[in-house]
Amino acid sequence: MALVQFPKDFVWGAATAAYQIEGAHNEDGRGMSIWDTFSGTPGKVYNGDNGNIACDSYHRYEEDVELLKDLGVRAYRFSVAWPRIYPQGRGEINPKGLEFYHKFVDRLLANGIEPMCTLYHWDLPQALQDEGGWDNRATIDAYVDYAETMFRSFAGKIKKWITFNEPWCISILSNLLGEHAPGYRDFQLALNVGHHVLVAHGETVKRFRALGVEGEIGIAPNTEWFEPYSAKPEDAAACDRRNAYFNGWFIEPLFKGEYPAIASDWYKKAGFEPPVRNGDMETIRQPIDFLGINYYTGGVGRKGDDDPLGFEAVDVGFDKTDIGWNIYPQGLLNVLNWIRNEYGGIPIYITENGACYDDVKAEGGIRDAKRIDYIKKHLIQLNRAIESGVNVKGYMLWSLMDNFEWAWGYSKRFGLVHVDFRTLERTKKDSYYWYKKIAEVGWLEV
Ligand code: IFM
Repeated sequence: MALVQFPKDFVWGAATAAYQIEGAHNEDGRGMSIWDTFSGTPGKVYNGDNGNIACDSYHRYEEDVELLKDLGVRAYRFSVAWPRIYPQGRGEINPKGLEFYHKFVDRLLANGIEPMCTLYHWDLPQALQDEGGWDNRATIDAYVDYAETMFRSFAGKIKKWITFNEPWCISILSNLLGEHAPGYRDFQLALNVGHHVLVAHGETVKRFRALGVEGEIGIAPNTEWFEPYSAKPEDAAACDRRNAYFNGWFIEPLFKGEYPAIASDWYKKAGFEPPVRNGDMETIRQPIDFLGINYYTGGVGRKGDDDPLGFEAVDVGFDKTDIGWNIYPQGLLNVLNWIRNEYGGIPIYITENGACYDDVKAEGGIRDAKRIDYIKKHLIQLNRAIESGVNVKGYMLWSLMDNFEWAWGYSKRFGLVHVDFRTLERTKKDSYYWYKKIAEVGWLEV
């Protein structure tokens, strides 16, 4: 038996997002978001599910903070619903929205839990989508003003801010693949959205510095890693393109002020380019205080002929979680090494990692040994990265509790805490007790 030991000051945490847990969709002046519209459109979300009630955390936040406190985590990553603060996206502030998050953040602080606040986890106010959404540069201004309102209102309370969760999902998954709100299938639109989101990120960092906000700011891109099936140069090149399309496109501009040529040349040949204006890339390259990394999966790939990227994934027999994603813990190490090698020693938080399993209810508890195994394997790779000098400061497990899993509705569970979506009863799973121990001692046995 060996011990995998994490640094003493390592921050153990858990994560959720507003639309996935809050519910109370039409209470206290909250405006409509694109996810209300999308989930209300037949055929978009499994089983016709929506976030109207979700985990009802809007009303049960005290119980949820109790769960966090008992779990023993030092930090909680949550997101703010923009349409609670600005029901129309801009203009009139809704004081009740701010009030809710103040009550909630105060509760976290009173229990010694550090709030890590994501400003945008996909619930764009519908009123802004009606004007073109992230395709429209005016949305950038509205977002930065919303961010400023949050910085001013929570000064001294929230000291870790994340501008955007998963720009790849905001742009590609939602505007090219059509799987998330607003559900379009248009590559140029996806490039526009991705670019405007990155500009909004940069403008927000500028505003944060100009206001002299106490605290740190970063962004949380999602990453995957593909390694080549063979030693053939064309397989390596195909994987480089796949990694650039998913990871580099949203990370390289933050540090180098340019899109990765391996992807942009490829897109250009197909007639697509991001709508870069003078000064945009400088704006995007604002120094950030930390980089959030979300990581779940990856795999093996090679040169393919049918795919626009000239890439094809090869199933080499990976085990999969119940959402069908390969379990590939070493990909996390590869992503972290790549970041260190390409972009230097930026402090990193793993802002999401976790596993989807249909839990087995048994006498006396919820047995989720597979989730424990998944997390354990990823923590080992994370530890290897730290031992190799990658500057990882903390780990926010996705997710504190089962919740609305977007297009999958309530059919997919990622939580440490089981939620019965009929009664809203919360039940701690085996993984909850296992993670509690890790958060307490800072090491695990392998
Ligand atoms: O539930 C999502 C989360 O909102 C964003 N990252 C991936 C998770 C699992 O799919």
